[in-house]
Amino acid sequence: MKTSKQSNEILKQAIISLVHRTQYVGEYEGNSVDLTIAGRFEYITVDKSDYPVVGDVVLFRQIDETKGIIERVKKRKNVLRRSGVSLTNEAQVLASNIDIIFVCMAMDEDFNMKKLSNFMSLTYDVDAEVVILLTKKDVTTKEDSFVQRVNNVYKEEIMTMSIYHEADIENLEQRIGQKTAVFIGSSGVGKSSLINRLLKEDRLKVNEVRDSDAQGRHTTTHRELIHLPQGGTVIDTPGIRVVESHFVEDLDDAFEEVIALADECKFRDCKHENEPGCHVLEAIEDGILTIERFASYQKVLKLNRYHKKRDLERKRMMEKKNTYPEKG
Ligand SMILES: Nc1nc2c(ncn2[C@@H]2O[C@H](COP(=O)(O)OP(=O)(O)OP(=O)(O)O)[C@@H](O)[C@H]2O)c(=O)[nH]1
Ligand SMILES: [Mg+2]
Ligand SMILES: [Zn+2]
Repeated sequence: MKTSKQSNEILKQAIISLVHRTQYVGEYEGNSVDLTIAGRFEYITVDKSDYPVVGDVVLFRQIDETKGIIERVKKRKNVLRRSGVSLTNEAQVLASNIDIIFVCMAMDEDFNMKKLSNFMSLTYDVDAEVVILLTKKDVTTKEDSFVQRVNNVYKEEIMTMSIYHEADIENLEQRIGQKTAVFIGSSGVGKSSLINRLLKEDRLKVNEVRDSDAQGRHTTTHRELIHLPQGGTVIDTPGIRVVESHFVEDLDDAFEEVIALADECKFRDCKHENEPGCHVLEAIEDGILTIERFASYQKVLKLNRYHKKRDLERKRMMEKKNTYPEKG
């Protein structure tokens, strides 16, 4: 029986597993549904970042077995985002509701601390576990030295692995457990390959060409959420280029020990350059704090200042726009 309008309609709940422009795939009771956005949703949503992303739980109106219309995105636990590239660009939300972020980097000729730093900067204000996953262990004899270099800068957990070592796959499987994990990192580091190994089937497309010409081309083109047979959930992402970090609101967690040292400096505005009574410099001298770790902290501080300034400029620009409304 139909009563007034849609008042007694029951909305169903799905988790977004794939996004392709304005088309969404959701999972609802173990089945896939093709979802689009309700006109009403578009009408009331101003911020691009409020549109559904992979990992979101959405409420949708079912049209038939395989189709539905998204009415609402449920409140997110957290989001992984990348800063906009121009003054007007808002941050782009990559995925949501994440428990673990695996920042992947291969232990081969593409290993690059600067790139790692860019990817790490995406994780600083996400309330999730972070694991630095060093891949392609089988192609190097210098595993320890790679780990050491990373360890000098980051206090986060480090795992090393090869897709050809069963024990490594089992470790990763256990580390994920029943949680939701996202894999980020440059193209070609092996994100999709290791997800295939976790799935125990070649479901995701991986780069078949080993030759270096293939580099720079992305094999994975969409973010995709996949359930593992053993219970956990993983999100594969294309090897996006991360140029710079966005504003990190809460540095306290990411650089806890550096901040604690700086708090002890004699001068409150200590720049930790050559001031007397500088605890940071002392700690570096004593080998308690590595110079790389300190440099990384300074870099993030600098970026923060830059982004604060840019945000302010953006705000001013928007205000200006609003003060002089268009004619008509
Ligand atoms: N030797 C070795 N090769 C690996 C390993 N993991 C992945 N590869 C190879 O690295 C290449 C790239 O792997 P992909 O899984 O496509 O990399 P990806 O990170 O998903 O790349 P995008 O989808 O472009 O972001 C493939 O040729 C894989 O076979 C590993 O542990 N050892
Ligand atoms: Mg891939
Ligand atoms: Zn100091």
